[in-house]
Amino acid sequence: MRFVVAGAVIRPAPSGAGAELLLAQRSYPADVAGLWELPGGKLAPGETAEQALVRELAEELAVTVAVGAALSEQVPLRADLTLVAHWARVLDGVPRAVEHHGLTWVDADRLAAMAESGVLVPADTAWVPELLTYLRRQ
Ligand code: 9L3
Ligand code: MG
Repeated sequence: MRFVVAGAVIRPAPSGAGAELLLAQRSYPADVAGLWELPGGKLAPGETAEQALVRELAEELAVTVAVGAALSEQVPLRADLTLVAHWARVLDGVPRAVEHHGLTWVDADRLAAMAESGVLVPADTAWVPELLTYLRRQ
């Protein structure tokens, strides 16, 4: 089994109430281009999920992140490929869309509205309930 790791990058909301999540708008492939995801990518041989996420978010967002626990859902992408996610926080840098069309920080209400309107990458919708719970409790 190969793994893809995505980052649930979170920060305190500027308003002080709740937290915000970083979403990235995919630029490829055509079937998901324009949809929003938790940024990340495939583990390289020998990498842990945590190591792969630090590398991927450095490549994709030009930031250094601290990686936390895994989210509870694992999403089968193909017979031999599973998508996992970890909580993460930016330690250094300001996220920049190096490979994506754009980036946005969303609060719980905005995430719920985006999920409802079908603009998230389908695989990532598995995490929405857990993400909403976290964003609202902070
Ligand atoms: N994928 C799905 N949701 C995500 C991520 C980061 C990736 N949040 C899927 C899209 C690709 C595969 O995993 O089919 C590999 O991702 P990438 O290396 O193209 O980002
Ligand atoms: Mg990627």
